[in-house]
Amino acid sequence: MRKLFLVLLLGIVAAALPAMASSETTPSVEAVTAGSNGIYPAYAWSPKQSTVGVGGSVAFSTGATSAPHGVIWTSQVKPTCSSSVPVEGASKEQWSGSCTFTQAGAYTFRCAVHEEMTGSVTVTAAGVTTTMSSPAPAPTPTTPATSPPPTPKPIALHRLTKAEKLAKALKACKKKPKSKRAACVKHARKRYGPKKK
Ligand SMILES: [Cu+2]
Repeated sequence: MRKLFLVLLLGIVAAALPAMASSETTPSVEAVTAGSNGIYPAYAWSPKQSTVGVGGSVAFSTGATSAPHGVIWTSQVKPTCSSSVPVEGASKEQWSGSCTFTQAGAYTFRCAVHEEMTGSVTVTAAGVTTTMSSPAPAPTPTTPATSPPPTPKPIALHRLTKAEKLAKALKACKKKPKSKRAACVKHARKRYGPKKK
């Protein structure tokens, strides 16, 4: 009966695991109309900046716009995008896809058609949250920030000297019942005390 319960419990845990793994949200970046460029509409990526953990992906799409757009990665480090995302100068109307980021760093991109459509993706190392202060400069390729966070220095453990150990043991002996105290002290001295000649 107990075994059956365990098997059932394990089954529930196993079923819950994939759901937990996929609970990380995928940021979604889409093209939006943002004012006008004279007689032409001006476009932008929304949001302009997004953050994802290493191994995460970001969804890209043309959103509600009807113009052709494409994604050109301008940083040295580039993600792997699904075939539906026009990259490296290609552009297309009405598409959606996603890019996967396997390396931490600062990724920058712009639209293949509209130069003003710049954006960036910050990929953080697992378990590290970073806040972006200013938007990344768009046309110049930026080197990814690869410096890892400083590792905390290990705290040196204080090693007790023999004398300290003896003092500690003797103190403990004082708490013992009177009948056992003498034996305790003797034992402590034998263990930590100065060696007899
Ligand atoms: Cu565009």
